[in-house]
Amino acid sequence: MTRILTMQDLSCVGQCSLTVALPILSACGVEASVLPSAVLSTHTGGFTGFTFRDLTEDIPGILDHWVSESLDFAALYTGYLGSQRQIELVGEVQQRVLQEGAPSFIDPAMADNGQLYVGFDEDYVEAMKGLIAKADVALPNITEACFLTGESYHEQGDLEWYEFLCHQLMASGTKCVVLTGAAIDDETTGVLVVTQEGAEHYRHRRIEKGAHGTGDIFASAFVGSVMRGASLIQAAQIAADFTVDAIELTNQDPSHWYGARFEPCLGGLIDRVEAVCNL
Ligand code: PXL
Repeated sequence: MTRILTMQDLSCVGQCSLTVALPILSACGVEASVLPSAVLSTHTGGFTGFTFRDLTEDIPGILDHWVSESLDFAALYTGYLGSQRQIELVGEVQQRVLQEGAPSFIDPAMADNGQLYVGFDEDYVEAMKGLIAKADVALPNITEACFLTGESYHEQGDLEWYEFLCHQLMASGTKCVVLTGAAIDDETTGVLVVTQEGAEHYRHRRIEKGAHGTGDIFASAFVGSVMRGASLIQAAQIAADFTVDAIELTNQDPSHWYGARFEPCLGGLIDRVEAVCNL
């Protein structure tokens, strides 16, 4: 089995980051180890008064221990990171515990709907630009791509504009960009995968009322599928279809406001991964 490392926070309640990444990566058939960046009582989107314990201080010691045990990883997947210092520490993770040639999947996980998440500022964006430049695969939504490139945000553009955003990111050093929310008409939305070889767009159903944490659901299913051998566009399709299923299910229960009910959709994810990837 492929062992990968995911570095993001543990929000105790709220269906995002590690509580989403672990079950989804497991469903994909990938062994996931964790480097928790912070522990929060809930996520920051809609709850107030949440606790936040920054685990930055623990990270160097954890890395030292892994090195002393000769533990290493076939890929790194980062999501929400609690501080600029943690963004800097990702470089250390890459140098010290990744196998030769192991890819880094970087989800900037800092903004949505035209706005930065609570607690993030321009300095954080600057630090994230440096990390994105070192990504093998960056997974921004449109808002994040705009913050990272300095382009002004508008929710819907055309393929030319989406490709331009991706190429701007690639000019900074990012090898591939997987841009979510790339809608080209009012009825659908899509994922744009841009590599040095070209661009492919996967158009899928658009559900007006989104849900919190869907970026994490998409990124986790995408990383899991790629690590099982799916191509980038196959992984984008698998992850997008799974995410849409979860949002649709969530919308059947209006009282479920803080996240997306992805759990009943895991069986469908497993089927999709198995259809594309060999056991
Ligand atoms: O889903 C992204 C995310 C992850 N972790 C925390 C968050 C958010 C989004 O708001 O607050 C703590």
